[in-house]
Amino acid sequence: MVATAVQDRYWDRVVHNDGAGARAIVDTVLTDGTPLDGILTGLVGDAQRRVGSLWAADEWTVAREHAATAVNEQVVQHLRRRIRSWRDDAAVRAARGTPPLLVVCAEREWHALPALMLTARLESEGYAVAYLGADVSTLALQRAIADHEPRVTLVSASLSSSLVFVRRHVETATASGVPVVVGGAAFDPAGLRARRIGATAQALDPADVGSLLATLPRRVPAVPPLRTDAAREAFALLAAVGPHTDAVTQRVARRGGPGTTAVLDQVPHVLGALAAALLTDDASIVSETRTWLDAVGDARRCERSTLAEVWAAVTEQVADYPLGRRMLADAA
Ligand code: B12
Repeated sequence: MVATAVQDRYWDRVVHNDGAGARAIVDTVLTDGTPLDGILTGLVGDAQRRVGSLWAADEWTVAREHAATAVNEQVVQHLRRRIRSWRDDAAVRAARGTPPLLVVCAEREWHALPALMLTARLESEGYAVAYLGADVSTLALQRAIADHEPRVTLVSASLSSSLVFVRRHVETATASGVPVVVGGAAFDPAGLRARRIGATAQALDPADVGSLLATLPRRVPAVPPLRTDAAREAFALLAAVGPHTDAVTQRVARRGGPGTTAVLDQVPHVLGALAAALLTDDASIVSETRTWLDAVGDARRCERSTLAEVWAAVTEQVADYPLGRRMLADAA
């Protein structure tokens, strides 16, 4: 929907941290008649994926990644202002009805841009949206539900390690009777993970939310507690991520060498992903995380023996979690 030449010009502005230049390109393509969706996926999404590939290949630092993401965030906020200036809010509310939709990220989930893009898309369709952004705590969600009395809570998660926190949001929202729609890269297309954490529904594409809303119940019952052994292990493991990470780091850091620090920085995510695999009974999360960490290490010339040591140290830490240990062994 957006020409490659325009994508390249936009990317060039992102690379140079030129928010004003990026906004100017967006204004031009909007004037030329490009739909909002085309801009969100064709420009913002495309640039964001390029950012991700460069970080993964160790060509960009996290700082550069942050700076580029900030340009894209500015652009989406700019689009939201443009959308608000087009629409007649009173007419929109009458057509779509209140209450608003609540868009949040899982706790400790810093990938806010996908949720922001979802918000812009929903606002362009005329919905009133309360957007809370990254790292929304259980308490913040409770307060927002009390303040906004939303029609639905939409929870975004990009990290597999966020799934246990998404479950917390499902518990919090449904305790107030509010349906929960989940989405984002942390979820599988078939919806297995969403079902296992008790979400009311899953949507992967923001374009599907409108039709989904029509099918959702107005009120839902509170999800029953998860009392399986795997769930107990998942919550216990998550509560101990700090000490387990310290122990893995102590064991491996003395090896030194290229890439070791970068790999060790990912240990909290690795343990969180194992907790998510336990909670959702989805072993593919562990194998995906293993492949991913090995790729992070390889791109940073981390020695294979160091990576093996990281996995051995993680295995040592999960000795008291028999189901987790088995999942880890199966993925080796
Ligand atoms: C930018 C980025 C960051 C930034 C985020 C800043 C910000 N303000 O958003 C920073 C630097 C903070 C970051 C940190 C980390 N990141 Co990061 N990050 C990314 C990156 C490059 C882009 C994410 C993004 O914005 N994508 C753009 C949009 C378009 O993506 P999208 O998911 O397709 O979103 C659409 C749909 O999913 C949908 N959608 C999303 N949510 C919802 C919700 C609902 C209800 C609905 C209906 C739809 C919907 O709508 C969106 C718009 O169309 C991705 C790589 C990638 N290719 O995506 C990695 C990525 C997500 N990060 C990853 C990781 C591992 C991390 C870190 C753990 C390690 C690290 N890299 O430093 C930390 C963890 C931080 C934390 N606790 O959250 C992994 C996740 C792997 C996994 N499977 O869990 C990825 C995939 C990169 C990778 N391959 O290594 N990251």
